[in-house]
Amino acid sequence: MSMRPEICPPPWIIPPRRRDVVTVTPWLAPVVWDGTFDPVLLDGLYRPRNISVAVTVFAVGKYIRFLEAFLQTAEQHFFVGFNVHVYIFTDQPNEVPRVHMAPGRQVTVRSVPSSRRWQEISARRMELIQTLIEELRNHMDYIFCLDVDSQFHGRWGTESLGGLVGVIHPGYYRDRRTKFPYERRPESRAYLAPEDGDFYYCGGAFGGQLQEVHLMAKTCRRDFEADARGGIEAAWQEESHLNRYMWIHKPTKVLSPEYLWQDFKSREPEIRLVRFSGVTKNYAEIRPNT
Ligand code: UD2
Repeated sequence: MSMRPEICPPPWIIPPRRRDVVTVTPWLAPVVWDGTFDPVLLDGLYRPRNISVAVTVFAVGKYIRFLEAFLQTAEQHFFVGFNVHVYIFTDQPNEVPRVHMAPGRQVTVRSVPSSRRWQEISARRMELIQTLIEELRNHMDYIFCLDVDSQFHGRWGTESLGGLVGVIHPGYYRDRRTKFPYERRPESRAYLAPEDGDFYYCGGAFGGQLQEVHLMAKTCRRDFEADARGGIEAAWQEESHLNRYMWIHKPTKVLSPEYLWQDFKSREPEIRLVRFSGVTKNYAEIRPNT
């Protein structure tokens, strides 16, 4: 049977060349994999708009040691040629390494208290992201919130922009959703039932337009604090609340695990390119508590 001419793709529109992975969600959000986008075309669309991208990164306690490689590799791969403003939250502002940055790119250091519990550092990120966005409104267009113990290895650019952007967690993308480590206790505000959930999203990388990320950070913070008043901490702190939020408020763009891989994991055939990856670390040595 021949295709009706009006629905034939015109020859200059090349459909995604990936058949081995999901490239669109049931709610019609793109899932970004290598081979599904044209980077030159996308950069050409965004460049005349002179967009600016904020980044938050937390480096508290011994995690300060990861900052230099994070910043250096961001210069090589993250929104190269665009305006980027990295906000570093640390308890050791004097130890922040000096990294040469290209024109249009800068760093701001913010002091935060140290903590005796890694869970607290992780969980407080939503509160600080919320308040930062309240300050930045009208100054930046997009924001990405990233784990510091990670490095860029490949392009992360305009293909990742969207309203609300989630990254599929590298540890669970091949699993059935009943295996996802969502918060399963109904008394937590991060609760998801066994039949709920689309993907398991990372707490270590997320972003989007300022107002969208602001709403998510505010909601996750509010729910985390309400849980704390009720004496409960979700299984994976803010990551659990983020997963609940993204189940209800679907991301408008989903990034594949290319956008947050883990160095200790062997590469799977569908991962043609690792763009950003968590370094292998000894938790017992690096965290303030076990
Ligand atoms: C996972 C998540 C992370 C977070 C955490 C649970 C991924 C791949 N990683 O990472 O985002 O959800 O589980 O809460 O999604 N930090 C400090 N100092 C500390 C401890 C943490 O600055 O002493 C900051 C730092 O920016 C770090 C982040 O918190 O990158 C996450 O902590 P983690 O790296 O210990 O968590 P991890 O790798 O298990």
